[in-house]
Amino acid sequence: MAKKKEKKRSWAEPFKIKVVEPIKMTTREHREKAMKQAGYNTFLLKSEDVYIDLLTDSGTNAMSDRQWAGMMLGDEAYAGSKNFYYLESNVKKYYGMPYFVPMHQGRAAEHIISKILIKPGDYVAGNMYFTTTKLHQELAGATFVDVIIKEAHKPSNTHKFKGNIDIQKLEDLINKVGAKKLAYISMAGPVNMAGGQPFSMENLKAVRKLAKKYGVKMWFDATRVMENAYFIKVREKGYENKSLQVILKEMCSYFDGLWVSAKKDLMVNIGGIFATRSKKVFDAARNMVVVYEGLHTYGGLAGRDMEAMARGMEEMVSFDNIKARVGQVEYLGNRLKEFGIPFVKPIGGHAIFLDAKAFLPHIPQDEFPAQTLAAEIYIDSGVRTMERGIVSAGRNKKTGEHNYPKLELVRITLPRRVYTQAHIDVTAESVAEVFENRKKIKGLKMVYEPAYLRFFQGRFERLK
Ligand code: P61
Repeated sequence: MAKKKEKKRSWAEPFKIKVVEPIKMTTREHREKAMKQAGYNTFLLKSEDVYIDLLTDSGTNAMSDRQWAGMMLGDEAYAGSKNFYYLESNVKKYYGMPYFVPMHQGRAAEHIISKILIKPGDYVAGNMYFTTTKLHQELAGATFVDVIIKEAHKPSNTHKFKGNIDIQKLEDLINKVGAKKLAYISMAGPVNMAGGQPFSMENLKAVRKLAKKYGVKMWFDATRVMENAYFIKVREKGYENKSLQVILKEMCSYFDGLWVSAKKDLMVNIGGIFATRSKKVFDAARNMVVVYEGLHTYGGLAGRDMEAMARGMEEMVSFDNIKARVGQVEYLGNRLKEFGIPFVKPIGGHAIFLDAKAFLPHIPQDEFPAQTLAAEIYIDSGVRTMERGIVSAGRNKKTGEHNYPKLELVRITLPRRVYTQAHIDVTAESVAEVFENRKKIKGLKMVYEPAYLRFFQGRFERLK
């Protein structure tokens, strides 16, 4: 019997556009010049020279009308703003943490938690590194050890939970350095540098069990936790009928504390969260925040920013919202697949990560293939992306040599609720065009290197 053809039913975003911001189209000649002036570093481009800005999803989101309306309700009192109390109650409700300190963004919280928990000579174990997280851990005197599963370092491996921790590796580390020297386990979900890859609840529970056995603390970089929660719901047995809000609460319940760059999940332009269930750590953080950020009821934020965060938190747990967000990333991935372009699989939560080693195999890693590719995509179309390879990995703090990460990637990141499917098509076609002409592309040399987080301000020249 002939099989009945299934009818295709498309999905669309659960919102419509109310305000628009015009963007500038430029010529290739203009972009060649702009890229050269920016030292072949997309972070150094002027935003007005960018057509479609896929550098990051951090603080680049479109707020809802409800969030904008909330901005008018900002209580800008120096102390005890009512927006703070509303935000605090939502942190309890959604993340399940009793103690909260506002921060102006994620790295402020990373700074403070590193200073509180790390003693010089300690270790921190994590599921792959993140640039700012690792830097703050190192500045506080720790050595960072990556204990992510090996599959995470292979772009074509399709493991469903590439953000998982390798339990054996973690236990070996504890046995080697001693539990007392492990300041904490620093777990991010999903893992940004691995391609937006989630960890499973099963893995999280196993990490918790081990941490409990040795009395080691667990801290959570919950910056894009909603994407991780979404992947648990759609990929992990037993969670398909649970709401994202319930999954989020369960995830957080295994940690001693967490930090969030609110510029992602919460769909705001600025903000951060520090939250814990330890009164002792809370007291220390609340005291430090007045030194580095501002009073403990605003932490470097305006009242209106805290209101937008509290409202964004209520929107972030919506299944339709996150489905559309991840769906847009999947759409871009599927378009790139049609052109045979190599990128990290499975498709992650916030971005597509092009595999620059496979894209430009003729460029050795110390001629910066991912940096080169990001510059070429910009020159082709004005689409701005980000290097996530050898430049981002920095230098070994002991030897001073480049770190040579296995992953040499270009991140094409989608801000939330900002671009349309047509923008995604233009992006995919531009990457395809660069791919077609890839053999002619030459690498770069670094001509200026700042001491910290060199990828932000480093400058390059084209090799002849
Ligand atoms: C980003 F090129 N992310 O992905 P802050 N944890 C995690 C993040 O993704 C994160 C922070 C902590 C950015 C901005 C950025 O190497 C870079 O609010 C998982 O940015 O301070 C930030 O939060 C820090 C871009 C940060 C970078 C560092 O685009």
